[in-house]
Amino acid sequence: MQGNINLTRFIYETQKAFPTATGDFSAILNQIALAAKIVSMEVNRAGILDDVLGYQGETNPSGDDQKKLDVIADNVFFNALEHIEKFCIMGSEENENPVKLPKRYKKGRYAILFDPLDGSSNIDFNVSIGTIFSVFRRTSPEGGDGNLQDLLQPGYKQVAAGYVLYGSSTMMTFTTGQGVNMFTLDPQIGEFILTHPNIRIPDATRYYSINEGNSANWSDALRSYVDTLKTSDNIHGKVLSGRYIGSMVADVHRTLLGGGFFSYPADSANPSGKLRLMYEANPMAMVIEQAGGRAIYGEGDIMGIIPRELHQKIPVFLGSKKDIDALQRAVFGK
Ligand code: P6P
Repeated sequence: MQGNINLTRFIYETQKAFPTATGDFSAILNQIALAAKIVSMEVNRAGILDDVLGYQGETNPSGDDQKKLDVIADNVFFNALEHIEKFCIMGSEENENPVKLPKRYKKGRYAILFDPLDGSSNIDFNVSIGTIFSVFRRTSPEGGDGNLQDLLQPGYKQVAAGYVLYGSSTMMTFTTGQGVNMFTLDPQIGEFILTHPNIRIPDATRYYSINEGNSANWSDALRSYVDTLKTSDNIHGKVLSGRYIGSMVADVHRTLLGGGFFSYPADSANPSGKLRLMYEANPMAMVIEQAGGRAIYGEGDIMGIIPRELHQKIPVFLGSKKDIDALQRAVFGK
């Protein structure tokens, strides 16, 4: 592929390599890109239109205060995705229960989960925020409405996953199981252009990413491991810099491109951590592992977990294989 590859051309050209592809992914990814452009516009105007800043006055199923932009983003993604009749059921951070599609739409072969606007507590400070999505093939009989079991599948069964980062530029990163590709929105032509083909997470890094404000609540083993990163007595043989934005999409994006690891661990205050398995940990785990990295909850892999419920939380350690192997040995003895 030569020259400026836009998303539609990329999907078409990669899809040709898979004769069995039915064009489903093309429709799904193009609609996610459309929704991303709309949310990007809303996020970039938020400071101007005071009707989108501030709190909705509600809380989501995880108890987080809903920001108005959360709800706008949720509606934009649902509307963009329900029309293409590729899904039988949807799940989102902003909805307690799975969302069935309107009767007028044919029910498709896929189930999708998403966090429409992750990191939204940062909206008012103009810190980068993002959308995260995870796609499964349905397990229920084709044709009818999907159900909760179509969503509660282990992460290794995802057929696509990715994120949109609304930052100094809007970027869309995804995998369909054949590596990871990243696109940057050119706002002048309204197209996502392939800027980072076939990403591999680097072994070398300058960074580690964890909220050290919680360190008093960590296990002794985790605290000791992180302390070694502030000396040269670690696998990198040098002092690393802590980089923590507090917006998962931004922290994972930097880890994907800059190496090291990102973690939201369990601690004495949050015994299951804070991040949600189905629409934060699983999709980011697929992206990181497709880029050659690893994603664990502790003793085991995130994508091997059999889910119990839609909004369940899970500890997260993800990044370069070198970093995660060393951390898992030191902290979990595996
Ligand atoms: P803390 C944002 O609210 C979020 O869900 C993730 O995007 C982010 O990684 C985490 O919470 C930050 O949490 O407790 O460090 O502010």
